[in-house]
Amino acid sequence: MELKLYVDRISQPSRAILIFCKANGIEFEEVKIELAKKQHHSPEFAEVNPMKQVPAIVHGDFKLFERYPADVGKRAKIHSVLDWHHTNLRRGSAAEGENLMSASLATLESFWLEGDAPFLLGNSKPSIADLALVCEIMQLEFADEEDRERILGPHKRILKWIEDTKNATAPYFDEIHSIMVPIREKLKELKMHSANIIRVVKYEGMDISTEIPPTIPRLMKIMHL
Ligand SMILES: N[C@@H](CCC(=O)N[C@@H](CS)C(=O)NCC(=O)O)C(=O)O
Repeated sequence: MELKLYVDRISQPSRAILIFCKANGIEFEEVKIELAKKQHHSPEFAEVNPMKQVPAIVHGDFKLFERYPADVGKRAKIHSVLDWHHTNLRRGSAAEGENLMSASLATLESFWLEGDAPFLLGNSKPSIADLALVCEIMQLEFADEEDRERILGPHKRILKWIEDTKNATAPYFDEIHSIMVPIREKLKELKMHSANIIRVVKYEGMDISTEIPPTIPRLMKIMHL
């Protein structure tokens, strides 16, 4: 019975679950739900995830639409990281901007990544918690280099952890994140050519400026694009 992942690679939790499955040799079928085309609002997808969000997982008649670790023993600790993620870092990257993002990065560095272990919770290998948080931070790739450097540059421990997570999940991390490159280039181009960016962005023929998930326009605003 095949595991189906309903994802859009533009979505950071989708990328986390894709890398997790690939890095763990878990076979799955990738079902693309394009947020830009509002496919997550289709009646078929509502059957999969009534919350109408990606990622979602289906295995036979088992449906799951939040990310949970398979290992029950580690679940509680991983949940505490993921809860912190949703109430801090994720709000910083999506809704409430640079100040919250910077405060969250400071806490991540001084508290969650404290100690000698390379990964969260004292682990020697990355868990879904590392992937969830690193994929969230990777959303900063949509920002200008200057802005990214200002926000992330002071956090050397975080930069090392991102590199360690990339290396530990190679080649899947870069493969899954390659979707960001053309979009970043478009955003850069746009910033150079237009003050009124929200109207003109085209990516593969679609107007990503108005159609993309809410995170990106907010990010563009946060990053002064
Ligand atoms: N708590 C969920 C969050 C899922 C989520 O926020 N998905 C976004 C994409 S990153 C989405 O589907 N947005 C579409 C919408 O809300 O309309 C998780 O971590 O898996």
